[in-house]
Amino acid sequence: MVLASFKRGLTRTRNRISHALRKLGGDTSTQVTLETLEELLYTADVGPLAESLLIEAESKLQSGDIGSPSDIPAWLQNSLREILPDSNPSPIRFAEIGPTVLLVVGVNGSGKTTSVAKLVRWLQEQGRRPLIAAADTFRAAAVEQLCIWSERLGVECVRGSDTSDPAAVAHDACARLLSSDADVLVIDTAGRLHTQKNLMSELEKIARIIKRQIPDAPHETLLVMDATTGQNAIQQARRFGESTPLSGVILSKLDGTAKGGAVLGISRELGVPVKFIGLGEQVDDFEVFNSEEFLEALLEPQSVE
Ligand SMILES: Nc1nc2c(ncn2[C@@H]2O[C@H](COP(=O)(O)OP(=O)(O)OP(=O)(O)O)[C@@H](O)[C@H]2O)c(=O)[nH]1
Ligand SMILES: [Mg+2]
Repeated sequence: MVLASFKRGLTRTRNRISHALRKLGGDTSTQVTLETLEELLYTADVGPLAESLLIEAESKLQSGDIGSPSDIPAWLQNSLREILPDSNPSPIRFAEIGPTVLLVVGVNGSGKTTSVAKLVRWLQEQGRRPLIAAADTFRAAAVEQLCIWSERLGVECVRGSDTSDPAAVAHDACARLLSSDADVLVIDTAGRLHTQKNLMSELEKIARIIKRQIPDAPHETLLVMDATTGQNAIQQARRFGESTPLSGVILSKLDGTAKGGAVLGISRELGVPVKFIGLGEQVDDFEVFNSEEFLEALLEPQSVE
């Protein structure tokens, strides 16, 4: 992960947190420290995790395990480090034999199509030969949007006719994957509201159809979550997880939010790792998620920017 771009992308979250951390490190009473800690955890949007951290901080201050309120920042860094799972050096599980299929899902506007383009760029950098499937057939413009990206990236995009069934596009794309020299298929899907049952059954159908040709596929089902929606995104994720087992999260739009702490809550509450993060609208605004570097970028003391 390129730490500099990561830090830039996280500027909003960092500014809030570092301001609160400076306050925390100051010479204040236990009461003020706990209030500041509470404010910090809620503004960073770490979710229910906030409450357990607060309770722990309070009891450790009382018992003397945390010597003084000014030790809170260091304690917090350690606690967060323990919560985030170690990052896997390879975020994608590639097929051991034969081609790999990656299914990208998520609600409307979460950043799926952009993330597919970013993922394709990342795969190319890994020396892979990706192929894209435009299985979002609910909107003609969605197919166009993806095909424009595919031209820019120099990869083939399998698309259906306007009336195609998304599963039919996925089927054609698998056939193309098996007959071409491409080795990874990335499937973009529609993002109608998660409350609509038909989207979920459509995703199940896509997964079933893929398996007919490539039995161990999809090798990854990646949920794109919009970081600016904070904790709401977790509800959505649960709904998706009910119909398709999720293997990872792509957290998009971390550049546009002060709620970057949502990553912490997501990893813990869903039990699904954050694998990539989106830090802007361009294909290069994308990084493999690394928990150590994330915390370093988030919590490192900084001067006012
Ligand atoms: N700032 C920022 N904007 C992003 C990021 N990822 C996506 N976007 C923007 O978010 C908007 C929606 O992105 P799309 O990729 O079209 O989202 P989608 O999930 O495919 O949307 P639907 O196909 O309508 O469901 C676009 O304007 C993107 O440029 C990101 O990481 N940062
Ligand atoms: Mg889309």
